Formats: sequence, C-alpha cells, structure tokens
Amino acid sequence: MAIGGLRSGRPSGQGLPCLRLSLALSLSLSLSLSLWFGRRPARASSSNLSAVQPSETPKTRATEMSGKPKLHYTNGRGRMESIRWLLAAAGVEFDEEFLETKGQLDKLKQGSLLFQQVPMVEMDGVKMVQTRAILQYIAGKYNLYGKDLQERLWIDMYVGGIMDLMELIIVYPFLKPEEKGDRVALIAQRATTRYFPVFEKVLKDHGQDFLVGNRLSLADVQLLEAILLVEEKVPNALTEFPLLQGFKARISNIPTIKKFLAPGSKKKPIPDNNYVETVLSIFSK
Ligand SMILES: N[C@@H](CCC(=O)N[C@@H](CS)C(=O)NCC(=O)O)C(=O)O
Repeated sequence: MAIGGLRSGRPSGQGLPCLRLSLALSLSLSLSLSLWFGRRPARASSSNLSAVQPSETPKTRATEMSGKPKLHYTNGRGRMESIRWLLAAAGVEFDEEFLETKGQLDKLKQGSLLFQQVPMVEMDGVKMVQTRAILQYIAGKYNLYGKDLQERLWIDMYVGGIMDLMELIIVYPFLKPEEKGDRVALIAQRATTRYFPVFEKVLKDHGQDFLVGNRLSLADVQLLEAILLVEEKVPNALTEFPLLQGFKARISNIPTIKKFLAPGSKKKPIPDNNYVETVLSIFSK
C-alpha cells in the first residue's frame, strides 16, 4: 500500500509508532502519540518476567555470554540506531535479527519483551529493553560512562538533551509532507540555538577533545550521531560552531567509529518510504 494510502484518514501526526515527543515540542503530535502508546498496556505477564529475569541455567547464560550481542529491531534506524553506534564505537561486534512483519513482533512479545516493545538486545544473558537502560549498560561495561558519579551525571544530562534533539529528527519520515518544512525549520532552530551552543561552550571552556573527563564517552558518540542527523536535514548547521566542526572530525576519525561510518557497516541509511511502510505495518494495531 502506498504511504499516502497508509496515512489517509489519520489525523496529523499519527502513524509514528516508534516515537514519543514531549508536550513542549508539539501538543497535537504528542497527543496522537500518547494515544498510540496508550492503546497497549504494558502488562508484564509471568512469561514476560521469566524472559528477562535471568532464571536460566548457568550453562545457558555462559553460552549466551560468550556470543555476540543480538539486536532485535526493524532494519532501520529508529530507537536502535544509537545502540548500534555505541556498540560499534566500543568495538563490539553484534548480530541483528530484523523484524519484518507484525507476526514476528507478536512472537517476540511472547515472553521476550518486558514491556512488549523493542528495541531489545540479548546480551550477557539478559533480554534488555528500554533504550536508555541499554545504552547505559553498554557505556558502563565498555568504559564509556565516566569515572565517577559526577561525570555520569554530566554524561546523562548531555545525552538527555541530545536525545531530545534526535527525537525531532527520528519522527521526520513519518510526518505528512505538509508538516516536513516546519519540522526542518524547528530542527535547525533547536540545534543552532539550544543544543549546539551548549556543546560548543563546553568544548571551549575546558579546551579538551571530549565532552566529559577528557576521554570518549556515550555523550561524545551520541553528539556525533546527532550532528550527522542534523546535517542531513540542515547541511550548514555547524557553520557557526568551529569547535563542534573540530569535534566532528576528531570523533569521526576514531578507528571504530570511522569503520562504522564507512560503507558496508551496520549503520542504517536515511529512512525511505519503504522503511516507513514496513514500520507502520509492523507497529500499527
Ligand atoms: N521507552 C521505550 C520505548 C520503546 C518503543 O516505543 N518501541 C516501539 C518501537 S520503536 C514498540 O515496540 N512499539 C510496539 C508497542 O508499543 O506495542 C524505549 O526507549 O525503548
């Protein structure tokens, strides 16, 4: 079915199954989204709980621990992309199992998803859900989460802001054509007046290569991801931010990240109509 057909009859902003926006961003869109999520109560059945609270035998867990993390999501960016970025930055190889149909999602929901939602990452014997929790676990495990509580706080605050900016972009492919122009303007405005000035100042004030503690962290990886996302929509977004231009070049050159940015990696492309259609077919009721 054509995208237009999928959208027809939907109020503005519906059809955004993977995303939530804050009320401050768009009240009407947010209302549609909360209605969307509200349709599915996240009830943890006993089978759900047994799937995520490790009751496995030591042997099972040891076997899983020796393997690569397995990512369960669609074959597109969405909420999983930051997890892919972070694993890649940490130099961790991973496997992916792509959801292509609603039936596959329903099957996964039978005992593997704590809140009936993806992203889900099988790692270290746990079926992990909730994007932030997964990112924080990976960052902690691979020394990308600061050296103490204070550094983690700064990383979390920076990441919170960066994620708010990225959410503006992640919903973009699901907007109606007539909404897209305004969204690009909003992305440009938020990036250049709210978020980028903060990070430019951080780099200027401490004069170091990274945002926190002068070593690579989750915050650096996410900021680079966000900069590249913004530039896809607003190519000159960094013009006024010379230190961020340097930051972008520097972080992009870290070997693990360079590899992820090169063709043929597991980094996902800009969502196209085909992807939008697939997502809508999997997550619509
Ligand atoms: N807070 C969760 C939200 C996850 C989420 O909304 N997942 C969507 C796909 S991107 C989903 O699985 N929707 C299916 C459903 O809610 O039934 C997270 O950050 O991981």
